[in-house]
Amino acid sequence: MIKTVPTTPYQDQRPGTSGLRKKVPVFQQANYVENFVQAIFDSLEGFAGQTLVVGGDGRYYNREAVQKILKIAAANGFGRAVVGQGGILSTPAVSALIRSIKAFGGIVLSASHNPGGPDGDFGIKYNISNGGPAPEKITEAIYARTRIIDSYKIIEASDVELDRLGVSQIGDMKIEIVDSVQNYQALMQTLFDFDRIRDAFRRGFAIKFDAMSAVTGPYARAILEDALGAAKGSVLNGVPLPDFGHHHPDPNLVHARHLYDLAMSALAPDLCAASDGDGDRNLIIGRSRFVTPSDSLAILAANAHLAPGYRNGIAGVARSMPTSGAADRVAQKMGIAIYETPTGWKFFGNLLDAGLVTICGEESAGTGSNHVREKDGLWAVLLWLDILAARKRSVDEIVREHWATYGRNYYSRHDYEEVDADGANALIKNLRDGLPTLKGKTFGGLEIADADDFAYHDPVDGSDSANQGLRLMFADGSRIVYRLSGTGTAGATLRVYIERYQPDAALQDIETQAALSDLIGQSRSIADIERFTGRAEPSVIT
Ligand code: VG1
Ligand code: CO
Repeated sequence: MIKTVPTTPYQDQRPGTSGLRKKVPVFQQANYVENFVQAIFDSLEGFAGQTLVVGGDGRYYNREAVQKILKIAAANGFGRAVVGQGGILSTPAVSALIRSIKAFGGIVLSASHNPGGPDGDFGIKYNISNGGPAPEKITEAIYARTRIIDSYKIIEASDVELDRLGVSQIGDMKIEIVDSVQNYQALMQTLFDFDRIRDAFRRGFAIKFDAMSAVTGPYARAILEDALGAAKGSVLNGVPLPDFGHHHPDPNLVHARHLYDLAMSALAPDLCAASDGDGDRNLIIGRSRFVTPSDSLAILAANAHLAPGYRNGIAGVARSMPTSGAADRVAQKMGIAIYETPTGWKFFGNLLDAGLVTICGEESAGTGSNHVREKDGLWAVLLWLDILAARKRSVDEIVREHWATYGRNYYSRHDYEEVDADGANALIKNLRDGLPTLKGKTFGGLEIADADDFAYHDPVDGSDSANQGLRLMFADGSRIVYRLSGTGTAGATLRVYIERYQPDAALQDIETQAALSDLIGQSRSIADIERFTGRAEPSVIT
């Protein structure tokens, strides 16, 4: 029953920062999904009879894609597919499942924080046997294959019943539909002191967790409300919807503004938190205290030993290059290693596998640890909860105390979204060409001590990744970084990351944009942002 179907290649199937992401209608083109999935399998070896994990964040086209993937996987010789019920698995849950059942790999269906629906975004990502996103070597091989592919293999069968738990079969491949939450929840129970957190909720600790009508709803309800006893209704928007209720499931101060407003109000619970479309990002806001993701990484690293899963301490910390240096100061003080990697979780995998680091993070609201090989939104919320329960202090107190000890890294990211791609590329080229001349120059009293295009040498596998972002490093330790997004699906998005270190406790309570205002002005004029993009102001500030 295996059918070989002739096809013609698409030239635009290059995976970006986190898999192949495009608008839904692009994926709906004839054989678009089939080509890409076959190209994945064509780029792998040794999976005959092995297990593949399949699941996604439930967005529009999730079910259709799962059906195609299962039929193609069976035709290519996988022995077993393990699928989340209804085709639903959060990104960290896929990672956990691959690891715990020792699967060969997995396919994650998501476009993360981007909107879903018939006109929204969709995405396909391949994860390897360590549970993490495939490294560049594999994603580039997949891309090369997509450009010349001329056929794919598929089994003609009726659709698999995705909603009922149990075992079925396509061709010679066994299909197991499993509970989406169970395996992930069991892992969380090994890392955190559930009794201690339960006790905190019993004594009145209040949380609001916004699942943003995306994948974390079932996970948050099962773990926060059912297992830990948070008040019913603590989880908002807990039912995953194919279009996320027309919202943008990005847990930042723009798209989760209502949480920020709640946290700043008289009715503020102790903790407001949220996650993104596929469950790997987190937002943490205490009563009247927003925690920047870069600070959150540093604070979690400094306090992780309070949670049972990390009681023996952490081996090292890794952060993506644009992430602030707050975590570096913690690592220095603890006498452990700190690694600086390009943007995207795939660069952390080798460091985690080699045991060089335990905790990783990105400024884009992603934090995680060696428990899986993806960033993990609920994990971050649970670690915060465990630390808050152990220390019996408020988020605000913990943040202030952290700054007093380590200094504060004022930090903000300015995004110029969906600008003209030619203009954005020209801006980067112009700035890159000018880097050598910027060194030693002074702008508004700020001297540029160094300027470069970030390149990463992986200490584990020796691979090199160049052109990972333009860095202006100022003499006083401040920094401006420019890079183009690798996850967008329309035009280009310019990201500008701005940072200033302030060791003086008396100067640590300035509003972030005000504390950075001179650097922000320079970030616009040095790169001539308005001339190249036509935008005088960013569209999103986080
Ligand atoms: C963005 C973030 C990056 C993150 C990536 C995937 O990439 O900046 O830190 O790893 O999204 O996150 P880019 O190339 O658009 O800047 V998710 O939550 O989409 O899996
Ligand atoms: Co995500």
